[in-house]
This record gives sequence, structure tokens and C-alpha cells, in this order.
Amino acid sequence: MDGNERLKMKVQIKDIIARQILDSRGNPTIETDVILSDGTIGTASVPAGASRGKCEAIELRDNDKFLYHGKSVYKAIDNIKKIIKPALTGKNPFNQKEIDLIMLEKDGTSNKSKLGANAVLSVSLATARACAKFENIPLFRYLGGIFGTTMPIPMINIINGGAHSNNNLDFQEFMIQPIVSCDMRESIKMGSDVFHELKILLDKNGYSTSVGDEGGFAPNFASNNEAVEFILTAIKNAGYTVNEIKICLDVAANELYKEGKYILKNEGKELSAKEMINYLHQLTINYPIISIEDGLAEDDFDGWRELTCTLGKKCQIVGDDLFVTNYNKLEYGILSNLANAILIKPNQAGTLSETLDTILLAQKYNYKTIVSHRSGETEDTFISDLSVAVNSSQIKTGSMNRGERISKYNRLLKIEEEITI
Ligand code: 2PG
Ligand code: MG
Repeated sequence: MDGNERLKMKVQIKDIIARQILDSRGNPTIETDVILSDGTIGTASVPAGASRGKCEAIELRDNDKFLYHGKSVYKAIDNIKKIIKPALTGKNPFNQKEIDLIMLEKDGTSNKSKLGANAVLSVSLATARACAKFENIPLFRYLGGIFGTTMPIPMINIINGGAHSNNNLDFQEFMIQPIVSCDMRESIKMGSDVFHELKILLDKNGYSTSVGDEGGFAPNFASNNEAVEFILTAIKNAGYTVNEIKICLDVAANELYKEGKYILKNEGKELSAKEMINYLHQLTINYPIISIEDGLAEDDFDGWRELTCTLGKKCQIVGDDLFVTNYNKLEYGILSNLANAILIKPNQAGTLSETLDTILLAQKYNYKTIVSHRSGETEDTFISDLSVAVNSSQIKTGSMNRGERISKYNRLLKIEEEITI
């Protein structure tokens, strides 16, 4: 055992300090410092979703309408102070599994509703960050060792609809994916070129160029088709072809599902699962769409199976609300052929260990992984490091503007530099 190993074995968690900060929507969230016995501090903050799966780990909020419209997180912070901190003080931070398990035991529920997944995750992530700092290595290196060497391909969200804006688009996210570029620098350039061409195009046509929660443009469009057509023109105007840049959708179909029907208000359609699958199929025939996330509601298992059977060979079928980054749900999905890819959101799972377990299961069964932000984000860039550490094929982290989205891309640029040195 060398000196560094000996120091690692001896280091302990000395203190945990949590505070309420604001996320990109101006809603409260948690930032936590984990302080080690040698004085090293690891800090992490947690995001929040707007369109959520039913089975996501529970984000604890105070629900006091006089405090931040009910959204303050003082109870969760109190849980860190009074329950998590005493339980973790003196523990070795390098035992991430043990740290996470202790918090799970203290919580004692199946969905972290006692302590709050926001409380638990902030400590879990801050612990890993403290370890990386203690070792004086980048976070992606700490998480992935020498294994994490590939940069993910970004899915760049340039038109926002659904729960992420107040426009009329039924679908939540219209994204582009540069598929020919082999490096992050080039992918980001391509994304930025198209984003700016789209802005010019919208402006020229008298459409609003203000943006939604994830930084994509959010004007009213006549239809989903029109939104896609604008993107295709922007791709062309930026000097690219549809062989270089493809389109990805997040339908977020939970939000559209009412009494067994998919209600597409803007399209004037009320569709059965079968009709919805046909509609999505037709979109992939008409347009260069290579990925569809949450094309159906999370409980519509028969529909998912049929969607994957119909489109799964030519299109990535991504479960987000369907799987909620949950090991058991993914296992069921794999056995039942529900999809072929999974969105990975650490705050749906609630600890780093559980997130990693789900990623490993996905990779074992050749499910593609897309590490993802939430619509309410902070400037924390943990997911950028995570995506590289686990060799995730893709990352979804919003548009080519807004600081909380750009911080992730900028971190990826830095990681790429470190990997290629
Ligand atoms: C999604 C996410 C992120 P939210 O549905 O994939 O884009 O949105 O965080 O609102 O769930
Ligand atoms: Mg989604």
C-alpha cells in the first residue's frame, strides 16, 4: 500500500453543510458541501424536473405557500443537518456504496420520501466530488478510472414545447444530433451554427425568438411538422446536410395521455396508442428522426412493446418517465422489449450508486444510455463528468444558450482536452 492509499483509508467525512439556492427557473434547490477530515470540500447541487415520471424518487419540498410558492426545501436541508450528517460523520467517503446505503437505511422508504431524494442526492454527489478533489484528479477520472474515455454525442434541444414553455407545441423537445463529428468541439460548433441559423429564420418569419426552460426557441408553431421543417431549413442554412445532423424528439407523452387517449391539441388529434405509434412512425418516414423519447405514456406497456417492435430497428426508442433511472423498471423493460435506450437522470434515482447500477445494467444489455439534465438546472456540471466516466453514448443537456446548459457543454470541452492530452 503506498502513502496515498493509506491516506485514503484514513480520511473521513468531517462535516456536511447544506444550503438553499435557486435553480434556473428561480425555484429553490439544495447545494451541499461535504467536508473531509483533511479540509477538502466537495460541493454539488441538484436539479428538478417539470415533466416527471410517477415513480421518480421524491423531491422533498416544504409546501408552505408563503415560502417560494410552496417550493422551499428547508425540511430537506434540515434532514441533511439532523439525520444525514450525524450518520455519515466519521465514514470513509471513498466507500460510495456504503455512504449511499447508510442514507437509504436512514430514509427507510422505497422512494426517498422521508429524507427527500434532493437531500440524499446532493450529499451523494458532493461526496464523490470531495473524493476526486482529495485525489487531485478530475471528477470523470475518479468516477470512471481509466475506463471512461469516450465523449458522448450531444442531443441539443433547440425548440421547446410541452411543459417547458407556454407555446402551443404538444411535443416537449425538438433536438438535433450531429452524428458525423467525432469530437465535442465540432459537435458543439455544429449545434451552435444551427441554433443561430434557426434564430435568424424564426425572426425573418415573424416568430418569437424567446426561449423555453431548456433554452430552445419557444414560438407558437402551426404543427409539429412545421417545427421540424424550420429545423431542417436551419440545418441547411448552416451549411450542413441531414446526413450530418439528425433530429431527436422527446414527446413526453405522459403529459398528453388522458383516459387512454393521446391528446395532441395543436394537431387537433385524439389518438389511441396504435394511432399514436402510426403517427410517430409516419414522422420517422417523413423526417430524419433517429430518436424518440417517451413516445408513449409510462404505463402503456403494450404500446411501448409495439412501438419498439415497429420502429426499434431504425430508431432509438428512449424510456425516460418509463424507466425513471430505476434498476428494477429497466430490468422489466429489458425482459419485455419495451425500448432500446434509457435516459439517465441521477435525481430520478436519488443516489450516485443507484444511478451507476442502472447504467451498468443498460450497458450489459446493449441499451443505449443518454445521461441527462433536468429542465430546472443549476450550474453544476456533474452529469458531464458522469457521461464520460461511464462511456455513455449520448448526453442530453439542453440548448446552445443559457448558462446552466452551457456550463455542461463547456465542461465537456475541458474534459475532451484532458482526455486527448
Ligand atoms: C425530460 C426532462 C429533461 P424534465 O423530460 O427529459 O429534458 O425534462 O426535467 O422537465 O423532466
Ligand atoms: Mg424526457
